[in-house]
Order: sequence, then structure tokens, then C-alpha cells
Amino acid sequence: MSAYRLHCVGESGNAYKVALMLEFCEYEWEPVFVDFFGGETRSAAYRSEINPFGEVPVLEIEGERIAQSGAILTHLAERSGKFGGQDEKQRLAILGWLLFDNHKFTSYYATLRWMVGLMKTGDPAVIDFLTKRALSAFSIVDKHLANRSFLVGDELTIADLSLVGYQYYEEDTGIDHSAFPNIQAWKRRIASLPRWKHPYDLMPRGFKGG
Ligand SMILES: N[C@@H](CCC(=O)N[C@@H](CS)C(=O)NCC(=O)O)C(=O)O
Repeated sequence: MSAYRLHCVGESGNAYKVALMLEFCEYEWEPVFVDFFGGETRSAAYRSEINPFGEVPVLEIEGERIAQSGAILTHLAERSGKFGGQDEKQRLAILGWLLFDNHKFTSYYATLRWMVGLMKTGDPAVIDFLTKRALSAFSIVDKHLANRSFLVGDELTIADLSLVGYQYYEEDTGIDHSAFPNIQAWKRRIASLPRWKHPYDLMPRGFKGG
């Protein structure tokens, strides 16, 4: 059994953030498939035994379980001494991006992708709301990346891994990604790094529809 076990499903960009960090840290790890689409995260057993938040990802390290991708990434950065920023100013900037990501950059877009890209359903007013919120968050990140290679400092950090998590999934959400050329260049830059892999090459897929 590997020292690092990631409870995950391939379609989860939040789980992918952690999977990519484990790869970039060159850790030996294994995915533990969660039947997310079969309702496993909503079961009482999952919530009492694996994650009270009822979500993936969960990282198990030597039997201890950590939830929330931002907390896991921060822990792995501290543990490995990699991708955590060079100084206190950078660490604070990274924390700011992790919070922005969880509140605005990932959350609206991931919900939009779930509804439009995967389930192909949803109230048009809700889809409109999510689209506008996602576009607003994308614009902020695209502008920030106009004159830099990575979100914080000159090197890859966990801020990049957190925000880039959903950018490699290809389902049509109605968003025109070519309108965000700096995000596209940043995504390609990260994908060109050694050990980068697509989410579906790292974690087992669970979605049967589509
Ligand atoms: N802030 C959390 C979000 C995790 C999350 O929303 N995971 C989704 C899958 S991508 C989930 O398990 N959702 C279950 C639900 O909301 O009921 C993180 O970054 O880990």
C-alpha cells in the first residue's frame, strides 16, 4: 500500500489538483476510487468514515485523512518543501489565491461544468448566473497572467495547481476559452512540465452518462 492514498474520481478537478501535486512532488501514491456519481459521498458511511464534508478529494497519509484541496496542497507544500512560495509574502499571496479559487474561480465553473458539461441539464437562469460569475473570475485571472508565467513569483506554486485544476477538462460548458489567451498559455506552460499528466491518466473515471 502506498504512503499516499488519494480518495478521488477522475472527473473531479478538485481531486486532480492534489493528484498533480503528488506527481510533481514525485511521491509514490495510489488513487482510491470513490463512486461519486453513484452517490457514495452522500452516504452516511462516507461522511462518518472518510470525509464529514461529503466531498472528494481526501488524502490519506499513513492512515491520517485530510480533506479540502487547499488544505491538502498546503500540507504537501510544507511536507515536501516544494511549490509553497519563497517567503512569507508569497505564502500569503498563495493563500489569497487558494481562497479566491475555492470561492470564485473553481466553484462557479465546476458547478457550471457539472450542469452543462456533464449532466446536460439546469435552469437557464442558474446557468446564466454561473456563466457570468465564471467569466468574471476567468477575466481576473487572465488579466493577472498577462505579464507573468505563474500566479505567484516566477515559479510554479500550489496556487497554480489549485486554479488550473479544471482547465484540462474538455466538456463544452458554453464558455469560449479562446477569449482568455493568457489562461490558455499558462495551462499549456504547466502541461509542458515534466511529470504533468491529464486527469484521466491519473485517476479512474466514474461518469457513465454523456
Ligand atoms: N473546496 C473543496 C471542494 C470539493 C468539492 O466540491 N468536491 C466535489 C467533487 S469535485 C464534491 O465532492 N462534491 C460533493 C457535493 O458537493 O455534494 C475542495 O477544494 O476540496
